Amino acid sequence: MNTRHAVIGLASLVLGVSGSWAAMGVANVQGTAPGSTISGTVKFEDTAGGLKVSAQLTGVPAGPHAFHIHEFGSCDDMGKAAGSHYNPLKSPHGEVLKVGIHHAHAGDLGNITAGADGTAALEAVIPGVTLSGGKYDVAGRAVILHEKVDDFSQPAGNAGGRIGCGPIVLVGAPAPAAPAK
Ligand SMILES: [Cu+2]
Ligand SMILES: [Zn+2]
Repeated sequence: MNTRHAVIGLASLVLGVSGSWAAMGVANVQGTAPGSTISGTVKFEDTAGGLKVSAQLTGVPAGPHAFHIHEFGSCDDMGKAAGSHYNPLKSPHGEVLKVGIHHAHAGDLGNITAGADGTAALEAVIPGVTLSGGKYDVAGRAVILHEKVDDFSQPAGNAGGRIGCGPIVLVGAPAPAAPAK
């Protein structure tokens, strides 16, 4: 009886969750230069407070690097095909996490800092931005890691070349865990 109820409960929980699962977004970041050691993953998730961005990178030269969402989902031509910073409201370049999308480009995440071991992580929430289906969404755009620090000067933070890039793609419900090997 208890077991059966537990099974039914689990089934309805799974159905309920799968029916309402918001999509996730993922960008697989790769170095733009041949032989680059840069790689990593950036996850995107809609939350009540805005778009949650969680980045984990490796192989990054130590120090701070500008980190932005650019407007197009292509990494061709050393990342130049990703276009400019995502900026739906024609705002100046800035620090969106501090001043919001009306006062900074929606894609202006600022800097991500790599340690001596080349790992870099960032977690942030961009208010007013969504993954997909909203007015200001990022699916189909790209994450860009720059050569230099974002100094927040106009028009784009003086951040130099594009050393890492990853198109933001939608993924469905989280895949089941891989079988143990
Ligand atoms: Cu950029
Ligand atoms: Zn910008």
